[in-house]
Amino acid sequence: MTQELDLWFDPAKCLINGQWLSPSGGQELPLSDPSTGACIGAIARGGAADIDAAVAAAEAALAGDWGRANAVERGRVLFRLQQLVLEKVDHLARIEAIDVGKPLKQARADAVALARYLEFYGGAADKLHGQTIPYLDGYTVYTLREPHGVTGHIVPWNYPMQIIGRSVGAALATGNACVLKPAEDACLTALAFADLARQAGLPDGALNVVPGLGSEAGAALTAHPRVHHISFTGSVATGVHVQTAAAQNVVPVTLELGGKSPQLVFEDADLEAALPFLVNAGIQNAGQTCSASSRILVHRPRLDEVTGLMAARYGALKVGPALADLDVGPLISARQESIVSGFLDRGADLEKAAEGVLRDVPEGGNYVRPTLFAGVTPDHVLARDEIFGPVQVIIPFDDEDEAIEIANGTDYGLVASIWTRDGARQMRAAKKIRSGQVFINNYGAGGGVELPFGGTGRSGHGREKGFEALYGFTTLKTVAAYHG
Ligand code: TXE
Repeated sequence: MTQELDLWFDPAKCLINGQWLSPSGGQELPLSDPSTGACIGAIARGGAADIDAAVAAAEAALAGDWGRANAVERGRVLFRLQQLVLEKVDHLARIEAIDVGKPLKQARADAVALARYLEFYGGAADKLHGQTIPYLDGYTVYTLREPHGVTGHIVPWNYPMQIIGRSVGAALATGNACVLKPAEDACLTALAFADLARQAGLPDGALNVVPGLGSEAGAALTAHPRVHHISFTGSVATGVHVQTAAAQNVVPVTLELGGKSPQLVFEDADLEAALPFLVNAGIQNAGQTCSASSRILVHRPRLDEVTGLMAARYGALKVGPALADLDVGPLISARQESIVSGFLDRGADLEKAAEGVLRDVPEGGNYVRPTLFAGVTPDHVLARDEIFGPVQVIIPFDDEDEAIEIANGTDYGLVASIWTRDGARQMRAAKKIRSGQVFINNYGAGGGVELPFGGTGRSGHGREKGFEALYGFTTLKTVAAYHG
């Protein structure tokens, strides 16, 4: 194991019922560093038996101290966990940077966001109320928000800390017990987080982590008959598997499946304000972001100007190893590199407006040059499919109706933004765009822990983040008392 990681736990183990356990099959998976391609250790290859043990531990926690903890106590555990995360922010950032290949400052922002999720959901735990409902004479009717029970969390490799914060944070705040299956490509901060939760006083079994392959541990978790809710972030294809498996047990799922998010730049846009958002939203985390803005729709009168300004930024982008902390790091895996390179090949017929610069990149790392294509038509494959790499296309439009039509013209609908000074146009476009979030004269609103997030169409369904997520992690009971 590389010294640089400085782990305080054994990554080849699962954390089940507060115990570090080798996977029951005794198998391991390689842990590789995306920046160099080198194998730097091993992680556990958990399977169905480990998932079963984790579910049993979660059930025991619900029957024990965790099930008895009231909302204030649950909130306080999350606050203590927040403090432990903050104390370890730099260490967690370093682990994530090496494991995921993220530039260090981006990994640090993720660790800070994780802490903020814990603060938000810790504070929300005792503020989730039922209602009283006026009803027939002689009745008192009220609703109770209750935890589902055992919740399954399948997390991808692109933002492990943030996704764990938003899903496990909300699930614990509402009194569920969690089984977390992190991605095989990046599971270290999930294990670190669960160990910190133990240190914060979270009872054994309330949060269990079983690393492993999606087809083994992941499939076992989604098909488990005693799991009562599944939260999944990942690809559309796997999301369909997850929803199909959960349907056999009639279990609710939250699916966050990525997108092809547009930014609409109208002729009256403040380009100076827009420019950093236009580019950063496409290249952050090497474009491996569900809410990446991969389509820039530009009103024709400003087309040359926007293309020129974005191209200048692209030309200055530096790509290198995570710990070099440049603008863009490597992609997560050789597989992801080949997916993104395949898209770049399919863009050979397009006008390449600019590319970033590779800076001292190790031979075996998974690097691609950030690439901006100009003058793209909305029907091109690069304008329709999720690429999940640092690639953006500029698509011209002539009027507002056409802009909306192009914006709504993919299978996805996760995030969109509108750049215009015209207030009426802001309101019209925000209503007409089919998307889970719409931003006006910004993109992403600084991360927005408080802001409900999720998609329409193939971007998925259900909402995470914000107070809204607490409804998803609870079930509503109506109590009707007749007292005459
Ligand atoms: O995703 P998967 P992959 C998109 C992105 C990327 C593509 C492939 O376009 O290029 O997906 O990435 C677990 N039952 N996104 O292959 O397979 C898996 O172990 C249960 C967008 O990594 O969806 C991992 O923990 N679980 C996305 C998680 O699912 C299964 C983030 C995600 O893996 C499973 C990541 C199964 N049968 C990729 N198979 C976003 N929305 O941000 C796999 N898994």
